[in-house]
Amino acid sequence: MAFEEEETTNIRKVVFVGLDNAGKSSIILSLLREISKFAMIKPTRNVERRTFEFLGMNISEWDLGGHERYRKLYLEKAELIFRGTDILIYVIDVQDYERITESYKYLKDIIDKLTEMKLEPPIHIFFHKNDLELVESIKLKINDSISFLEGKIGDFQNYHKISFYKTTVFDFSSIINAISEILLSLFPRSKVIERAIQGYVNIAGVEGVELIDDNSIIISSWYKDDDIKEKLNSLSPYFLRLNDVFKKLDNIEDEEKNHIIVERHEKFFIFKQFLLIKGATPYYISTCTDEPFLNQYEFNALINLLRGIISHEV
Ligand SMILES: Nc1nc2c(ncn2[C@@H]2O[C@H](COP(=O)(O)OP(=O)(O)O)[C@@H](O)[C@H]2O)c(=O)[nH]1
Ligand SMILES: [Mg+2]
Repeated sequence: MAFEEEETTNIRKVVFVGLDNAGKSSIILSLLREISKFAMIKPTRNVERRTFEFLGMNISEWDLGGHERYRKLYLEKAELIFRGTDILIYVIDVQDYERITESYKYLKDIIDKLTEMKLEPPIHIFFHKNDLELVESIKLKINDSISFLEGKIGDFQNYHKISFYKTTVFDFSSIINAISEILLSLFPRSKVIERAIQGYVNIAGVEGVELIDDNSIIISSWYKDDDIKEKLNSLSPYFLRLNDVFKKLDNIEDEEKNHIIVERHEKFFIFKQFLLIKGATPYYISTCTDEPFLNQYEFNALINLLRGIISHEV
C-alpha cells in the first residue's frame, strides 16, 4: 500500500477540456495509437471517465457544450474536475466558426472559476483542426479565429500561464510537439527521456539500451543486469568509431539501413544512427537483443517521441 502511494505521487493529472466535437478524443486516440507502438498503456481503474496513463501523465477528457443553461451546471462540477489538476488542455475546433464564441465563453468561465478556487494549473490551448491541406480561403478564416481568440485570451495571461498550439490529427508531429512541451513543463527532460526509453524496452523486449549523442555521451540508458551494462558500455565506443569509418567509406544515405549488427553467443548487439533534427548532429542507439533486427514500427515510434522531447527548447 505504501508502495502504491509512492508510485502514484509522481503521476500528473492532465485534463482535456473543450466543446463536444472539438477533437479531444481524436487527439487522445492518436497519442494512444502511437504510444502503444512502444509503451504499455496503463488504463486506470476509474469508473466515471476513460483515463489512461502515459509517460507519467494521467490523461482524461471532459466534454462541454449543450444548452447554454448547462454552463452553470458544468461549472458546479468544475470543483470536482479541476481539483488537483496539474495541466489543463483546452481544445478549440478552429474550423467551427459558429461555436468559437461559445467555446471562448466556456474557457473564460473556467478561468474565472479557477481563479475563484485559487487554482492555477497551466492552461495549454490547442487550436485544433488546423489541417494542412485546406483551401486558402479556409486557412484565412482559421487564422482570423485564432487571432480573435489569442487577443481575447491574452487578457487572462496576467493571471494564468497560458500557451497556444496549432494542432491537427493529420499531422501527428503537431500533436506530439505540443505534448512534448507539456511533458517538459511537468518533468525534467532526463526523466521524460528515461520514461520513453523504459516504454520502448517494455515492448521491444531488448536487454539493454543506450541513447548516445554525437559527443559520445550516454544521455539515457537501461540495462537488464550488470552484465549487459558492462557489455554495452564497453562496446558502444567501438561502435561509434566503426560508424565513423563506415560513414567515410559509404555514401549511402538510407537511414533505415544505417546500422551495425554484431552477433556473439547468440546475442545481437545492434547500433543505429538516427537524426532527430534534419541537418543537426545525429544520435545513436546501442542495444542488445535476441533478434538480429530492431522492429522499425516500434523504433520509429520511439524516435518520433524523442524528436519531440529533445528538439524542444525549454
Ligand atoms: N478536419 C479535422 N477533423 C478532426 C480533427 N480532429 C478530430 N476531427 C474530427 O472531429 C470530430 C469530433 O472529434 P472527437 O475527437 O470525437 O471530438 P470530442 O468530442 O472533442 O472528443 C470527429 O469527426 C473527428 O474525426 C482534425 O485535426 N481535423
Ligand atoms: Mg470525446
